Amino acid sequence: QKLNTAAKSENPNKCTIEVLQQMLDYYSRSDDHWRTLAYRKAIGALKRHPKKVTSRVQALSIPGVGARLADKIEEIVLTDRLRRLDNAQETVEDKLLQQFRGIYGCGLAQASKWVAQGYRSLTDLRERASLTKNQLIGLERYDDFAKRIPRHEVEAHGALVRQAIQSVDGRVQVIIGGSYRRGSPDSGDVDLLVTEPGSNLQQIRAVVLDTVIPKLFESGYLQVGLQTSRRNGEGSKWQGASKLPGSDVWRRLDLLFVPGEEFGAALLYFTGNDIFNRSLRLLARKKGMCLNQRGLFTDVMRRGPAKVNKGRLLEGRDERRIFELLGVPWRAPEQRNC
Ligand code: DCP
Ligand code: MG
Ligand code: MN
Repeated sequence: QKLNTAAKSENPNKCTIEVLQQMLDYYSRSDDHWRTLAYRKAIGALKRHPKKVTSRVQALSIPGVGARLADKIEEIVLTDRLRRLDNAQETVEDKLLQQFRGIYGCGLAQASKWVAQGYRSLTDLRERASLTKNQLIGLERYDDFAKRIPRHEVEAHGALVRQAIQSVDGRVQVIIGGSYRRGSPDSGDVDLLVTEPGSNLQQIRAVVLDTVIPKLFESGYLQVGLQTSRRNGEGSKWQGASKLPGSDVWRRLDLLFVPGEEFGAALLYFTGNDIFNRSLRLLARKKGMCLNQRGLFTDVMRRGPAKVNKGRLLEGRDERRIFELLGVPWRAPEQRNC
């Protein structure tokens, strides 16, 4: 009688089952269907087992428990918790962070937040997290945006956009920047600098934003606009996604609008890479100048890190001249992969 009630109220493998259940939840949320299934089977079997399982051999004798799970059960019993879970969790969280950072519209802060909040896969995010419109697109097109773009395809995007722009205004030029200009065999996105020697920013923006972009949506080339930034401090950009005719893969497309007198500084900025840019800007500061994507300036007055005035423009139009004025030997774009 006594033995009977004890058996009913308390499963002898209760503690083991609890730990296994935690791992099951974890694997299930990581979309690990194999392990989820194996753990579910083992938990079911343990629940029906009348005696406490304390060793690998005992565990193996239960139908539904394989070798790996038998090891794990023994470990749980011995240590009363699973060291593995802690270690695995750290590396898994690191990988998750990298994965989440690949979502368009998700910075490091957002990615860390999601990991800390317990999201464990892209599916998990899609189903449970509250997402901005751009993050949703970033998730839906995660695989597309993660694919590298071969040089010849970058060129095809450049040609298509150039053709569309020049059919509206033949004087506007389109130059491919980014990793493509640095000679990379493939790129993460397509970076196009749009400029016209004689016109100002408003004119270029008007041609592209009001006329060309609507046309390119209509033609089926552009898929979505993600961000349009107006000029204040950091340039004037359109970001979105496009696909070539006959392709299903969406590519990230960045357009940078540049007035003629800033062409050289903008090209320097848009060619990168970002580390090269940072070191060049740092050097400019050390020499009492200021380099940004609009030009190289001198006589900049600073109060601490804050600028009091913009300074006097030394050069904006000519990329090579900026190197000269900085006292740096010319570096071809291919030599800027820091
Ligand atoms: N850039 C920068 N600082 C940043 C981001 C960008 O200076 N934080 C500049 C340098 C980059 C250029 O803009 O080379 C284009 O940015 P991308 O993010 O498109 O980078 P890349 O074209 O260099 O590489 P990828 O092939 O990954 O697109
Ligand atoms: Mg790029
Ligand atoms: Mn880019």
